[in-house]
Amino acid sequence: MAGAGRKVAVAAVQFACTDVEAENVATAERLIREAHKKGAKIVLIQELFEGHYFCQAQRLDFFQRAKPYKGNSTIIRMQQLSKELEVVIPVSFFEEANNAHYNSVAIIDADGTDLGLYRKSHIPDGPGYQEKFYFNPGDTGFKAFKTKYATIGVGICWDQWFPECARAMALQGAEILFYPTAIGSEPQDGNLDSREHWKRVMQGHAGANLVPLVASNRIGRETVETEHGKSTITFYGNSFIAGPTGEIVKLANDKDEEVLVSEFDLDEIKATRHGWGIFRDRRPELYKVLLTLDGEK
Ligand code: PUT
Repeated sequence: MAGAGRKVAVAAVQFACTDVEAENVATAERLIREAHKKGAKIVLIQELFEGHYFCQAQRLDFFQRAKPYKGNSTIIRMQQLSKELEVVIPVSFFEEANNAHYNSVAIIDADGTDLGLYRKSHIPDGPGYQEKFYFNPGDTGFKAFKTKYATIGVGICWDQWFPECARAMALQGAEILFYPTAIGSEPQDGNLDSREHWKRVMQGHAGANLVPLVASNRIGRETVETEHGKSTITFYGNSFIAGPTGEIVKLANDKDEEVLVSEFDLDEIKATRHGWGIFRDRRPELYKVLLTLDGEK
């Protein structure tokens, strides 16, 4: 990492997935190249971008979409791209690990090195988002990865609703938080639109930890054949980049393919973070209740 005044441009891309892996990987590559042309050094692609969001259904055949981490062709292709463009790319994928399955992200550094894996910790389950059928709860714990341009933390989708995840990554030195996502309409309630809630929750993580935050979410209407007939979700995009006080500095709409790029001065933000005192004044000895489910000490 460079010295004082480290300026880093980060990007969020969003696109509509088809259900053809090669098409989606090609789209991701095209948008990463576009982000790179706009100066981005760390580029976030949406969650599980290789295909449709299959968790609308509980289907045995969808387990065939999982791939082992090592030798994963999409990760290898993104490693080649990282090296060529000198960009950092977190790569979200459906991981098969013997009899376990995870919703995972591999962090690829700017020289193509794979820095390791984060496995999604919080697994949602509800109409349209039946992830518990497929994914074991992640066992990696929350992590911070030292990349060429910044130390970054990556949470995956539902993790974004948990301030503990963001805090844990920030405590380990994450200077920017990233959240690949798949969220949209709720099949059980056509009047429920969570997009503003979704953004505000993450803006809070940025502000509470004084770090920029990047969220990438897919767009498009996806219909999946389930065991009870068809299910449809319209993904609302709204990918965004927030600054260190939680302010949204770039925001995509809910329909268009987009490449959002913003630059941050990480040393200036670090100075502000330290000056504001939120990490100085923490009282971890009073937070033991956070280790319980029911609030009992
Ligand atoms: N990606 C999970 C979203 C859940 C919304 N109910």
